Amino acid sequence: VKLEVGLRKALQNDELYLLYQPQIDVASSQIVGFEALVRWRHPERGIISPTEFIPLAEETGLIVPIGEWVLRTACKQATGWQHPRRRPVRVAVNLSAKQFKDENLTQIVLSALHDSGLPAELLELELTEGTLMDDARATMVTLEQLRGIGVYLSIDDFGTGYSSMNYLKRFDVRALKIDKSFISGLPADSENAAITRAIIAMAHGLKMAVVAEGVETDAQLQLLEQYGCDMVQGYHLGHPSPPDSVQRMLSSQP
Ligand code: G
Ligand code: G
Ligand code: MN
Ligand code: NA
Repeated sequence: VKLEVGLRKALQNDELYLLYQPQIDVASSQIVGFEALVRWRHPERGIISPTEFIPLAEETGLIVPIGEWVLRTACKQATGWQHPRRRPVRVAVNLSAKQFKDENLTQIVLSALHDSGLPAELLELELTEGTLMDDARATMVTLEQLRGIGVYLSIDDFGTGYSSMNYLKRFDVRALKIDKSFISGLPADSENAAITRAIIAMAHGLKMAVVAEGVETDAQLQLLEQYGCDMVQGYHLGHPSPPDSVQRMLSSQP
């Protein structure tokens, strides 16, 4: 209860902030985007992880205003990353199931894009399989609206939920993000290696791009490159970092 009271005030007291983790294109080694990851600087308890407060935010409905703040902040920051002589840089935002079900979602997305000036295709929205499979009819309507806006849609934590292949085809999203639990045992774990290869083959067959998450070693990166994985994200490529290091990473790219 106490944490809930604090979370209600966290937004107005400016206690939330975003870190950004780079996503790298395997073929060119260039940064193609950053995933926004929220943190809470609690006045007494210090930094609180989203694994602790996002579930609370979902239960209390606070995820809707918090999610809107994340979206607006990420879009504004990403607008500042663009440079006429460099390749465009996407920003990826995690959407929770409650946000996806919010009837105002498309309006909020449009407004965040409009107010920031960020082109729609540079905003990536990460949805989980659970969010998508929950109510297939409503999901299709919302997905259609988001696709109409032109945002880049991806499925996060892929492989940990229950998406039927039939729905996967119909969702028509741009990318799958292979969950880090499949990547962590590579290259030694031959079963997870087989799963990783199969996900990449399936995604490419459906004309989707693949992002491997939780890449922590060069051996993992080499294997993923060999498998034809399109993009990688993880501590080996870069930790979640504050906005000023994002600017440094971008300007130090060849
Ligand atoms: O950054 P970290 O590994 O601590 O994130 C833990 C979990 O919190 C991940 O599942 C991540 O998707 C989730 N998360 C991080 N930021 C956000 C956010 O802005 N919104 C939502 N809904 N989830 C987030
Ligand atoms: O659920 P989602 O994929 O959005 O969560 C991403 C989470 O993974 C964040 O909490 C982020 O801090 C964490 N993360 C990012 N890179 C790595 C990594 O290389 N290894 C591990 N173990 N966690 C990572
Ligand atoms: Mn994510
Ligand atoms: Na994930």
